[in-house]
Amino acid sequence: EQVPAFVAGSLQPNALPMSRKIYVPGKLHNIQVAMREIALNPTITSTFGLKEETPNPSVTVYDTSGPYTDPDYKADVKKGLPRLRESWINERGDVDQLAAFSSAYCNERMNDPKLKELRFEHIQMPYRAQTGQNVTQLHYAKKGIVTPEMEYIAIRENQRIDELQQQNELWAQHAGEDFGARVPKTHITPEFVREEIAAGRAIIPSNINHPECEPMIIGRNFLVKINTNIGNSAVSSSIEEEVEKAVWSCYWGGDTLMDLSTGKNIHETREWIIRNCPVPVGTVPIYQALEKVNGKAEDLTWEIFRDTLIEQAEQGVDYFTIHAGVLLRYIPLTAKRMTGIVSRGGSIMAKWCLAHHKENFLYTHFEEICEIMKAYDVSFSLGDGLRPGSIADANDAAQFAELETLGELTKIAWKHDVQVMIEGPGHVPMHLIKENMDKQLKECHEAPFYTLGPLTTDIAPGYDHITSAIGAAMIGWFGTAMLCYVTPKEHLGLPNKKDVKDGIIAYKIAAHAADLAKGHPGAQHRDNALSKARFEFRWEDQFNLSLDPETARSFHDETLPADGAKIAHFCSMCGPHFCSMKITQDIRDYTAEHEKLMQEKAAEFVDQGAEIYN
Ligand code: IRN
Ligand code: FE2
Repeated sequence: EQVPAFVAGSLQPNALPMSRKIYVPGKLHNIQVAMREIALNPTITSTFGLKEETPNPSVTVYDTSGPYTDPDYKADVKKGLPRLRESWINERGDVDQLAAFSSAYCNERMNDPKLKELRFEHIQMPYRAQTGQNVTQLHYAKKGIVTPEMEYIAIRENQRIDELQQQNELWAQHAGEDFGARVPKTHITPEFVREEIAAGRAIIPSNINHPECEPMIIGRNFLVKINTNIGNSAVSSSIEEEVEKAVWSCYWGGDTLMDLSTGKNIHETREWIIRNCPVPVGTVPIYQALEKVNGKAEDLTWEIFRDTLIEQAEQGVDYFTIHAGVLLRYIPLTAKRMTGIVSRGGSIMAKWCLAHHKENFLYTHFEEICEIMKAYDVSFSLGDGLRPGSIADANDAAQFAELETLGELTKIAWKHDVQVMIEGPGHVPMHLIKENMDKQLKECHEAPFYTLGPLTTDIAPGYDHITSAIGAAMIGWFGTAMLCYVTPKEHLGLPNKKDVKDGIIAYKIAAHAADLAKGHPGAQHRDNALSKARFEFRWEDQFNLSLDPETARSFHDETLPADGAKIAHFCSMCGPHFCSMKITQDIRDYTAEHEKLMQEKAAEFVDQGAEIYN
């Protein structure tokens, strides 16, 4: 095996068109919050719905791409990203840097000369909470402390909309209502972030050993987030490809990233990914534990699992999927299902339970798991090992029994001040989606929900990014905080870069649609700016404001490639004489020119007994 052959700067994608990296300073803490500013055509043009002409100010949007899109930053994959949070973590004075790793397996790999070529070169020794200390964001929040992470998030969620007051007033808001949520209507404050964390309604996945990570929040009173999954399997892909996919995922808008590697060199692959990843990284530790016992589930032990948890916590994994709700007594409930147990982690644990006829060791050792998590601030993503894998199995007894147990475990984690989110389905038809959200809020005490889709039908393999984005949009609107993407390759194979991008765009659409429906204060300004550009035939602005500028432009250019067409007041969909937007503009121009005459005519009609509707 070779060291990943990164050409200097090869990971550095160009910034999106007309986009510029900007940094907004904090007020409480010495922090710089990264955002993307999209410059628009500054020409003053007539304005949709407004009497007066206004300029087109640039639009600031949430940016997950990390330092890679900063032209002043020189990417070096072998060194990893700058350690943004390291000083924040040290200044709290509650951690120690260790002299050696705490995991036996990890130390073995570190000293194995055969692995030298594969290893990340600049490995730093891990941090851990000092004895008796708890370093979770939940712990600080409960003590009333607004951390730099919390302030970073407040500024980041706002996307500078507080500076857009004037436009927001000019443009009527049609903000919807989230079900029982309390999304602030103006902007998000650091104190609001703290309150939501303290209440357990939101989490900040932020392992002290992943200081490269830009803080983000998962909670239903914030922007809906999306997770992407990458990872090699026994049959395909290399470390190099995986790091490239990670950067690619962040570039298109993935808010968190799960490394689901199951092939060889899981440990080394993960190290490269974490050191180069500006968003939180999640894993399913039972996958690696299973590799350590050569794929034989019945050979798994608590000790092997425990060592794996510590190994990954010291590398910097920000959240762990842990399938502690798959209880022995629930397994028979899946016997008559159409598709049985479809969760990988769930099926591994079910197999172990049956082989030993014992209760799930993740459940019986749950408090010990909490002790480990709070020493590094790893968040729980309580796995839905019994989620339905088909429309026929949605909302059944097995699924809801597990959900109840996840609620019970949430309380235990909170007792330790460990942050928790809850994983959800899966495959669910539209009319059964709302029940999932209602039950989750009730059973899990409002801990954030994180769902896989759900897919709303089973009949479209090859298009499951669409079948699932429909369900994701609905459940996001109802209150799900993070949506786990599904790519077009779901059920068929390992996704390539194109599939990753298509999955992300489908999920950005679902998440943003939910943000609009919930009335997140940072949602509608981008729609308004894009619609205005569309109506005013500012084609370039329309492309640049879109989620995927390249595709928008290439579709337009397929039929009208000439530069002149970028200022034309029509496109090839309707042609020049049938463009409704152009005709509307003509009507408006006519009305403006003949305003006096029109008013006189109207008055005449009223005199003749007609009614005028405004
Ligand atoms: C999200 C919600 N429910 C499941 N997921 C994701 O599915 C989970 O976070 C992980 O990335 C992936 C595979 O999990 P299983 O199949 O091991 O449960
Ligand atoms: Fe599925």
